[in-house]
Amino acid sequence: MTVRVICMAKEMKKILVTGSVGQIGSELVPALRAKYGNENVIATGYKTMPGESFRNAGPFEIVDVMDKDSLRVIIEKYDIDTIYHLVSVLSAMGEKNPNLAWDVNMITLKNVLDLAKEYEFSRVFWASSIAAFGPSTPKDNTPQLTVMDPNTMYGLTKVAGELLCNYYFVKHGVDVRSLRYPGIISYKTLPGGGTTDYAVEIFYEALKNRKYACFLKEDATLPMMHMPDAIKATIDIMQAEPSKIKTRTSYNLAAVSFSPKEIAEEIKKHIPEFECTYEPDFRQKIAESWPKVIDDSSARNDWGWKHEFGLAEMTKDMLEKLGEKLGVNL
Ligand code: AKB
Repeated sequence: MTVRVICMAKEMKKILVTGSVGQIGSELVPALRAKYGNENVIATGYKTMPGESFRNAGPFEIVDVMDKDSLRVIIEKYDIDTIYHLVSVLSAMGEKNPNLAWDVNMITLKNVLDLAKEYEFSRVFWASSIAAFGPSTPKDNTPQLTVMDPNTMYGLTKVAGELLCNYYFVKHGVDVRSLRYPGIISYKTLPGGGTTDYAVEIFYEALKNRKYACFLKEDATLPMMHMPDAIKATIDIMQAEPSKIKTRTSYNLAAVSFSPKEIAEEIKKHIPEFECTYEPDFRQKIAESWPKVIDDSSARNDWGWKHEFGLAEMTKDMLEKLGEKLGVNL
């Protein structure tokens, strides 16, 4: 009888996702709900409200993660056991508002880790980024362990955050796992305030207007990934046995690297009249400080990471799905 009660209590433990209305959250939440059940995944947001179908699909709460007590209320209300912490001010927005980037990115992570320790969560996921690297980092095949000297406020928060995650793992036994996401390409929700956002905008403009003025130079190669791969990586790392997670700062994660010119040429294979021009702005400097190609062999060896989408597959999928969403034929 006692065993049964304990088992039932265990089954009722819930997953919480912060930043669930953002680019990654809006696709991670449905994937987690499909896997663990709608009622077991609590989506949270703060300033931006999700669409009706997202809100109605499962629990949604408005939470300011900067306020530890309001997060605590939701943790207790749902008996939360696992958090995917996705809230973040991205690179370009962070350069416009560095104080906001520092406060949001650092305070929310510290709150999540403190509560994970206090409530003995089984797992925490936190999103790091290729922005944790900087101008002195080797740009090709960037190793897992290397120089990290970011010169953006966003990048600074990612390095500090990675060290904080490792600290909570070593000192307090918090089972925290993290990925250094490259630029993520998706059609459901627009990214906001990033340097890699051009690789999403280009699809919207190619479909709607057959032309795009890119804010990076044509040869600004960066690591990128299609959303289905990013979701798979996030779920895979969280499902891995603790003994397989050997890096507690954050794992390099890669799929494909391309320049604006290369993606424009790939789009032209489907929309021959598409024209891309280049008008680099302040984001070019940010892009220049980041790696071009990431070595993610630690993730592949430790917990079996494997990507599916290359540039050609991702481009075809984006044009088909976004075309359908926008009602535009190729
Ligand atoms: C950004 O461009 O800021 C993000 C990132 C690479 O972390 N997409």
